[in-house]
Amino acid sequence: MALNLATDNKITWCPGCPNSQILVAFRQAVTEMVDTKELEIHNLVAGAGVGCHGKISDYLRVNTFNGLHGRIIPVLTGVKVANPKLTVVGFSGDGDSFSEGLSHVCHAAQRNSDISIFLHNNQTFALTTGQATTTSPVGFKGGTTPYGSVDEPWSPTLMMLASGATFVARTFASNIQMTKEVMQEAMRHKGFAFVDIIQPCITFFDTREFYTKRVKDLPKTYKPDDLNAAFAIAREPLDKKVHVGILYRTDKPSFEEKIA
Ligand SMILES: Cc1ncc(C[n+]2csc(CCOP(=O)(O)OP(=O)(O)O)c2C)c(N)n1
Repeated sequence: MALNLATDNKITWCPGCPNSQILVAFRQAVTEMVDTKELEIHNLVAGAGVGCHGKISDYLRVNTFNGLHGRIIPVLTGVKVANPKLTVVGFSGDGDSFSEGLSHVCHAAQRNSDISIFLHNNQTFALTTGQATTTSPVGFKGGTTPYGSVDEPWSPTLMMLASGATFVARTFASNIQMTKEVMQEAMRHKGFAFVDIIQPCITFFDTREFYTKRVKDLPKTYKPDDLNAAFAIAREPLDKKVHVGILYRTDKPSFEEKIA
């Protein structure tokens, strides 16, 4: 029987929201991996945080659940420790994991927990109508920063490299093919895999044009085994060009292997 990962739930994202592109990318990623027998669907666990991104769990016919806001990562780490056979993924927001629950994502990277985190990075707390998060740019105007944010934004890829993540990538949600392929590589990776998915919020922070102009594939000669090269890419200011692809990948024992 053909795999159907859709549910009967009505999609309540704003029409045109790039979260739908992330949903399609993930469904395709999983469908292909099940087809090639790389993955058994009952061995997949997909958790989600709280926010617009978190609704993805309603639209996936797989083992899913929502954590508390910012707390999905420790739960997923526990799931993987309890049953290392599972493929464990988490969907999180920049508010969820880089504001509310920051320490969890850093510690999971430090430990090299064998889970994949897909960050729906729209640079705002979208569900609560567009407040500044730690990834919002200087000048971002929202409910909590009516005169514009004065804080320099954090770079999730830079923070993940500094925290010890063994797989760090960035994609643009509108490139569904690349997001799908990078998600598959993340799920295949043994250890902590982090994918920063640029996901413009079309209602509260519409950056579609900004990123469409700046997103660029990593050069063909780029080698993701060079940590210094990855740091250099992650430190590039977003206002010029925004490189997408697998920035860094290395092989180290996972948390579950170390404690076994
Ligand atoms: C502990 C806690 N604090 C605040 C909230 C309110 N809240 C619900 S969704 C949300 C914003 C989520 O933003 P983000 O994680 O960036 O996800 P997005 O909606 O942008 O996808 C907030 C602040 C909450 N539910 N729990």
